[in-house]
Amino acid sequence: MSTPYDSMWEKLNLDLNAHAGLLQVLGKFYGDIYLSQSGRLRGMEYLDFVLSEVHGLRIKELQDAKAHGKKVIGTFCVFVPEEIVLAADAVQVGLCAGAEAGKDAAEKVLPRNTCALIKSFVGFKLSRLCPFIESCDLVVGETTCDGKKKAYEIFADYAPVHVMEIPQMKNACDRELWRAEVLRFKDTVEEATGNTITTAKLSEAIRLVNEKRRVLQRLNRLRAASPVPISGRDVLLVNQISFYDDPVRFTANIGKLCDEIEGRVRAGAGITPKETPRLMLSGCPMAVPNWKLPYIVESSGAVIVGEESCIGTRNIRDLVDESGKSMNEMIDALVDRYMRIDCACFTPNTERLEHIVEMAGDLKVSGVIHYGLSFCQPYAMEAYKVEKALKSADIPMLAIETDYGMEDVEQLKTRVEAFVEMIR
Ligand code: BJ8
Repeated sequence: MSTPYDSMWEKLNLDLNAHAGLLQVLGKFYGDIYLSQSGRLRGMEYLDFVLSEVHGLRIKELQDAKAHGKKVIGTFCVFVPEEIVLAADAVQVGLCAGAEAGKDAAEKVLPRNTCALIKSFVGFKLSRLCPFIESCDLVVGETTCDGKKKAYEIFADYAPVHVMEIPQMKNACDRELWRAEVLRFKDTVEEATGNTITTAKLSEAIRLVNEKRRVLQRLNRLRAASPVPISGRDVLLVNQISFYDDPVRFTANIGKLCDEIEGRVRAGAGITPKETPRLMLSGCPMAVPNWKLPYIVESSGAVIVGEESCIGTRNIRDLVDESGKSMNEMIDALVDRYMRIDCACFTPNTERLEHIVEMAGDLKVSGVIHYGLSFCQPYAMEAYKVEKALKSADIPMLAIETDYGMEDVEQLKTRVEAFVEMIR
């Protein structure tokens, strides 16, 4: 079936047949997992619309922006400072990497024992399936885990790539390295866009990205009510969309969603009964359209009230200090804020353990599910310490390792149901 976007996708050199197949599967998946929920908030209609137009209207907006001379910069990691990109009048899009569609192509160039997220972004590029990747003037990688770091070398054969070096520790010399990398990134973005980043532009961008984080913080506070006013699936979707929607429009719409949730909380209403076991997810990021585990959890008698992950609290917990006046002060504020990210790629990474225990306590969860993508060593190894930290706080944890395939859904459901029964 033809769509109004076919010629745009053709110009982007997508594999039209494979892409149509992907959209069909995505639509069906979304209907089953999202639209089938009862008691959904009206404000979620905006998210449904954005998702339904993920490869349509949003891509058209990117193409229009490009036609007006703007550059599009794609990222894979919350370490890339969006403030710098926005201050250079460019558009930043998070490249999702949450689908299995290009797996076969990816496995031709990557070892099979590579995590699904890496296979997904390489596969999307090699299979010409993602209009976001094809819209990018520059893709930014980072030296977080070994798999990503090496995969960007391959990716760079197919797209312009800039790789940021991320320190592995948090000593003074690591902060210096990171500061130099932020400045090098600023130079690259200025060169790619042809725009100079001024103090006024950077200050405005810092404020704008903080506003986005503030509204997501508000959403996280509201969802923690009892009974729970919004499903974990829906909040995950909001977080996923925050990476590629227009930031001003997104913030305004999530503000409205929060107003509606506030009303629901005031009325003492929820999407599940008050006694439903509350769970928190922790671990690897769940990129669009990776909704597998949240769906399993929420159809096993529990409700998710928090995600300790990059597509969750790790990306929004810390704001950038807005008091800086000079370029140096603002860069320092950015450097300090991004150095607080507690990705498992750091060693040691005790802040993450503290955050998890604190979050589990604040959210009053009965248990934590640690989510690891198969072959992700940093998070799989850290799961041991997470479990130990949670045990000392008397909070049970279930460790799950999986990929984007559906073969293990029944097996995972059995394990999750047993865990929910245990904590009930
Ligand atoms: S700051 S979590 S977004 S790196 S799942 S690719 S770690 S093998 S995604 Fe991440 Fe930035 Fe860290 Fe966040 Fe490697 Fe693990 Fe795969 Fe991963």
